[in-house]
Amino acid sequence: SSGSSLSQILRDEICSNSALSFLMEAHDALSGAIAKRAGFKSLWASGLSIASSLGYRDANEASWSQLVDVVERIVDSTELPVLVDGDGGFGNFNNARLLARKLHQRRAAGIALEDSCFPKINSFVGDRHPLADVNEFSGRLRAVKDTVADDLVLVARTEALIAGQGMDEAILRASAYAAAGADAILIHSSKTTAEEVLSFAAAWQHRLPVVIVPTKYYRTPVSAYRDAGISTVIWANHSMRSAIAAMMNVCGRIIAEESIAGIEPDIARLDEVFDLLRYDELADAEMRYLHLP
Ligand code: SPV
Ligand code: MG
Repeated sequence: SSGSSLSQILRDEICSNSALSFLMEAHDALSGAIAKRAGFKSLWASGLSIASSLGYRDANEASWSQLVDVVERIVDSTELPVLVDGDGGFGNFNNARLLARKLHQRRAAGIALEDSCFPKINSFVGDRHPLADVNEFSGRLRAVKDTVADDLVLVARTEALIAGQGMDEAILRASAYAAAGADAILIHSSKTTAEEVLSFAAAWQHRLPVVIVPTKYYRTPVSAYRDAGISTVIWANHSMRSAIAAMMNVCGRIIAEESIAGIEPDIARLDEVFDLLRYDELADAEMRYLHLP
């Protein structure tokens, strides 16, 4: 099916292809279409961005079924491989494997699961990030692997550095997750330099591909990641944050100016909206199918 081929494309990007890969955040089908138009080959369905667009906190306030519905729109509309942020899997092994099966049914290409406890809180919020027990979390990964096999790329994310548990704990956990069947390791860090993730990569020695999320250490050039042999970079929330900045600006100006005249040159033209969402295809289809009396 085309579902398994999207998964195969993502697997090649993350696991086979030695070039550095980039996943762009999408939180709905429109942001997915914009990323595709820009040239991104794969997407990150960000938990933070999807929650924000729904008006929820990134604290497992949105349900797994709401996540699956958003992912279905992104995949169906873009036909791009989507790595889905599955948080901790919404519970124990049973909830995690149910989520993975549903995401596979909606043609997601991969799932990232993090070793947090339910309910999680965004890694950059506050300082309480209790880690799941390493064996319990490994069970979640094994259950997912046994349910979806290789039809979904399984990215195991450790929050050991976020939780302040240190490099040894991060390596220990990544090793356990590799043994449990993960296809790649996502190492997350809240530091403002890449030092921590680069020392993880050096110690890890390519035992599985490494995925990073440089939201806080955004100044580091990607050449540093190429040199370190990192597999994949996730630009995790930048469409959502740019949308917030743009909408705040426009709403502020319209209310202050009591006019839309000034902002017209600064917003997308309607023909850009129609172009992004392929209104031309509908016109073509009408020519073929619509019998006009
Ligand atoms: C997300 O995009 O939801 C992520 C990345 O998980 S972060 O917000 O950095 O934790
Ligand atoms: Mg997340």
